[in-house]
Amino acid sequence: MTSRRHFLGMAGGAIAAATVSRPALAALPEPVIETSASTRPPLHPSTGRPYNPVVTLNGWTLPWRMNKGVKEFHLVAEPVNRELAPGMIAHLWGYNGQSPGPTIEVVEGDQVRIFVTNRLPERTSMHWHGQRLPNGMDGVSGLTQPAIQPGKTFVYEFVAKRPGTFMYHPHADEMTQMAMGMMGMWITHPAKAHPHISTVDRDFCFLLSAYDIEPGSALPKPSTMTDFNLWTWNSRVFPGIDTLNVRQHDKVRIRVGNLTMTNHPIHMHGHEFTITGTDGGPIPHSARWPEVTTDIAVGQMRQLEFVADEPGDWAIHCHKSHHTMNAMGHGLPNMIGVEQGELAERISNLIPGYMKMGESGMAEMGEMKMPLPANTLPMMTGDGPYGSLEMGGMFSVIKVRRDQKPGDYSDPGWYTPRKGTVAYEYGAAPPEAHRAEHAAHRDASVEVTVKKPEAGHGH
Ligand SMILES: [Cu+2]
Repeated sequence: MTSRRHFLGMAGGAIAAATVSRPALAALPEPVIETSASTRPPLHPSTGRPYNPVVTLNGWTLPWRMNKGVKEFHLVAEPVNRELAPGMIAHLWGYNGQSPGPTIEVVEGDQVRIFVTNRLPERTSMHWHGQRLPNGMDGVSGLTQPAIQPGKTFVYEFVAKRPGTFMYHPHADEMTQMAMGMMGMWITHPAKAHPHISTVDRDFCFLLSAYDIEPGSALPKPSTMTDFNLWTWNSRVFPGIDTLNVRQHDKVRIRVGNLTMTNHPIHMHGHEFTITGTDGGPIPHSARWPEVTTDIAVGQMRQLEFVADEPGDWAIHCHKSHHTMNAMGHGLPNMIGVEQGELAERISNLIPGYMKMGESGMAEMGEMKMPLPANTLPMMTGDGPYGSLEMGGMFSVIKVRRDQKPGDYSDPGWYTPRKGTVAYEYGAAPPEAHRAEHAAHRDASVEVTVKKPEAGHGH
């Protein structure tokens, strides 16, 4: 991975306080801008107190500088171009060159100062979702502070009091600014060994966000209430979401925050996990139970933990199947069982390029190379070692490998299973089913009573 971050006077990813002159300390920290959507390796702290850094899926951690014992960050709210997956760039609003903004990582007890510069065409603010802080630092424009006008910079300062997984987002024209991609993650690491926080080998984080982008365009519609058509992890959709690459027997933590307008049942294959933390902090061991799916409601954060003891390529995805599908899959007519053969021919005489679709289900759409409008992703796509995956949206793969080195986050390629452990085709014709006989002898004169649902039986 080649880093194209613009480092200014920085060493090892963070500004070294010793090399910064006194006048510079009084000024704003130089903002660090990221132009790529690839997953950055963990940013190990070179100043401040030590901690085990997280890996932001298709994202990065914001470098800081230490100023007289205060950890200083600079966030710049601005329009950004975000690649949702190869083949589609969205015109979003974000921070420091990307949407979502960079992850902020601090240690419990850190005195933190964050400069927030507004380079948007409208006013904004910054809310530190889930934090204990002075009321005036809560970032609700109109309620706890005046809004940050375009071109202005505000300073937020507080102590990161409790360890856990948090988020940041504007609390000004929220409908527009969140629909445009303005959000980021905040991790407060424990200051010392904590009875309810385990040390893990791999610590991933990502945010759930959703966009309504008309096929053939690049700008999300901010007034959409529920009918979004692109369901993303860190403003990426399958096959653009990086895989989570781990070593067999690694203890793995995945932190997820939901800033969409609906809930997402996140489901993982091949392993059970426990929820070890919520918005409110770490969960005592006695209150945990095993799960393979956890529903993450709007505005919530969840920490999943598991031991990756089964080697393989394990799917991890939202279990709402419309959320593992891209824009073209929404609002289609139901053509299952409709023989379109002759009809399609007649229509294509009138409309060149017309193609029949969905006659025996939608799977064929995954392999069909449909002509698409520019800057538009196929509704379900992606190839695996055995063919088309027929996915989109909120889908990725946890790759568990015996020989993945500690600290190596690179993609090991597809899994090679042991001989005799892959589902295979049965070599003979299946026996005749008994139900066919019953169907043939069915009384043709049977009466069918259709009962209409009565009022008051809402679903
Ligand atoms: Cu979902």
